[in-house]
Formats: sequence, structure tokens, C-alpha cells
Amino acid sequence: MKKVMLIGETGAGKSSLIRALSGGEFVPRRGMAVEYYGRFINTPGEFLENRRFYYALITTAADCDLLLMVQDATRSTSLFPPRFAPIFNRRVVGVISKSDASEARFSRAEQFLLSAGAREIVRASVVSPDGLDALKTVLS
Ligand SMILES: Nc1nc2c(ncn2[C@@H]2O[C@H](COP(=O)(O)OP(=O)(O)OP(=O)(O)O)[C@@H](O)[C@H]2O)c(=O)[nH]1
Ligand SMILES: [Mg+2]
Repeated sequence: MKKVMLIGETGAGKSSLIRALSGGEFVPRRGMAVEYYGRFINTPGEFLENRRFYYALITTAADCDLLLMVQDATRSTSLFPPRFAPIFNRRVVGVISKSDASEARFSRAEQFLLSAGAREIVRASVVSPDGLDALKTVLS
């Protein structure tokens, strides 16, 4: 099974995605630590928010096959730097989270992810029943 690492700013929905994809068992711990849960590697939002921690993301990514860059569809800003994805030397998929939200703006989120270097982009929601179908296909 592919090992999957998630990065994204605080509140982007990383832990919620892991919980939904792994059958609701995962209970996230807050704090500035990388968490390993089955095939998933969860990273603190702070690692993206402070470039001093980029090295931690890059070295942790050595353990994964697939990197998910999680962008909140409701956020009008993004902390993913331009051309970030190629640094990781992994398959990178951009995930537009909270796609169920009425404030979701897909073209905006897509632009953020494209500029960050994601070549594949999927929409995801942990609220709607079919919200994870596209992401599950990517993970299979
Ligand atoms: N509407 C909606 N809300 C969501 C969705 N996913 C997550 N949320 C909400 O967004 C908030 C943050 O979600 P988390 O999964 O804790 O975010 P995180 O990326 O793990 O955040 P940190 O651990 O702080 O870095 C929570 O209040 C969730 O309920 C979604 O698909 N739809
Ligand atoms: Mg979390």
C-alpha cells in the first residue's frame, strides 16, 4: 500500500481526511509532531507556515510514495510557495478540501495548487458521502 503524506496549513482538513479515509478510528493529537497512522503520515500545519520547518517536511517525505498538498477551498489565501511540489521528488496530488462548503471557491484553490506545482488536483469533502471518491481513486 502506498504511503501517503499530507501537508497543508493549520485547519486545512488534513486530520479529518485521514480519519475519514481510515474508517473513523484516527484520533489526532495536537502538537508540533509528525504523526504516523497506518499508511498515513500527518504533518503539523506549522511546518508549512514557517519556512524554518520546510526541511522537516522534505526529510519526512522521504518515507512516502505520494504527497497530498491540502488546500482549503474556503480560504482566500494559500501558504504553498510557488514551485513547491517538485522539491519533494514524489508524486504530488493537490487536494481541494471542504468542497461541500458553500464558501468553497474551486478555481481559486486550483490556482493556488497549480502555482505550487501540483499537476493532479482532486476535490474532497469529509461531509458528503461521495466526497472522498476521487481521492480514494488516487490512493488505490
Ligand atoms: N465543511 C467541512 N469542514 C471540514 C472538512 N474537513 C475538515 N473540516 C473542518 O475543518 C476544521 C479543521 O480540520 P482538521 O482536520 O483538524 O485540520 P488539520 O489540517 O488537521 O489542522 P491542523 O492539525 O491544525 O494542522 C475542523 O473544524 C473540521 O471539522 C470538510 O470536508 N468539510
Ligand atoms: Mg491535524
